[in-house]
Amino acid sequence: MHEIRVGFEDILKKQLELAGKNYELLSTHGVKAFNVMGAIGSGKTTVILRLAEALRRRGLRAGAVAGDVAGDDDYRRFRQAGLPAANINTGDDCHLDAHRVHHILEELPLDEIDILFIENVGNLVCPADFPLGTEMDIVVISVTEGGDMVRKHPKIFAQTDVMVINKVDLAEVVGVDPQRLVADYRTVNPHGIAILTDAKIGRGIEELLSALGI
Ligand SMILES: Nc1nc2c(ncn2[C@@H]2O[C@H](COP(=O)(O)OP(=O)(O)O)[C@@H](O)[C@H]2O)c(=O)[nH]1
Ligand SMILES: [Mg+2]
Ligand SMILES: [Zn+2]
Ligand SMILES: [Zn+2]
Repeated sequence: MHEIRVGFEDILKKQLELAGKNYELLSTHGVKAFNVMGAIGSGKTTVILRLAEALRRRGLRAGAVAGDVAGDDDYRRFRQAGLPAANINTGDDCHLDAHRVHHILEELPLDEIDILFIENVGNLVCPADFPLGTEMDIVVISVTEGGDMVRKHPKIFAQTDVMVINKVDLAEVVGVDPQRLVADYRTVNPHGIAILTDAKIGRGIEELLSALGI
């Protein structure tokens, strides 16, 4: 790892620089990357696995980075599904940053990957402040977190190109109206695209791919 001994503003500047370098490196290898942020347990990994299946059907190869505070559960799920994958444990940090991603990209066979999903740490707050050098940012929530998720975390939704509302199969059980979440999203992000999914059975995944421009 590089040594970064600078103040906070300098750190953010350095992160932005590294995000640019990540983007360049990914472009050089023809990789389109997506920063998949979202709530804990909302279905980030499941959605990525479904997207990877759909991409495979189209002859495109997906890879994944699993970002978690600890453990390799998601990394194993990606590997079991046959994806080239790498694992990042952030320890005390509750988000990924461009510096960590910069180093993990060195571990991936980028020439064998067309689309790279970088699963961020489950958290709707600070991941939005750290650009990773990806093509697009996605935020995944599910109805089970409650109907107020967008109103409570406006910043991440305002900054994110695509919002996924997952687990729509459970909407009635938990008494949350997905359309209300969509309306809240419109308020903070008039240009964002909202996609409803049931990742468990793959519903909404083709629409999501289209929203990602694939
Ligand atoms: N009912 C239902 N369960 C889901 C759906 N998507 C994911 N899950 C389940 O929710 C749990 C958390 O999913 P996971 O993908 O690990 O969430 P992550 O922590 O955001 O990566 C798992 O037990 C999944 O099987 C869905 O659309 N509907
Ligand atoms: Mg996960
Ligand atoms: Zn370094
Ligand atoms: Zn954080």
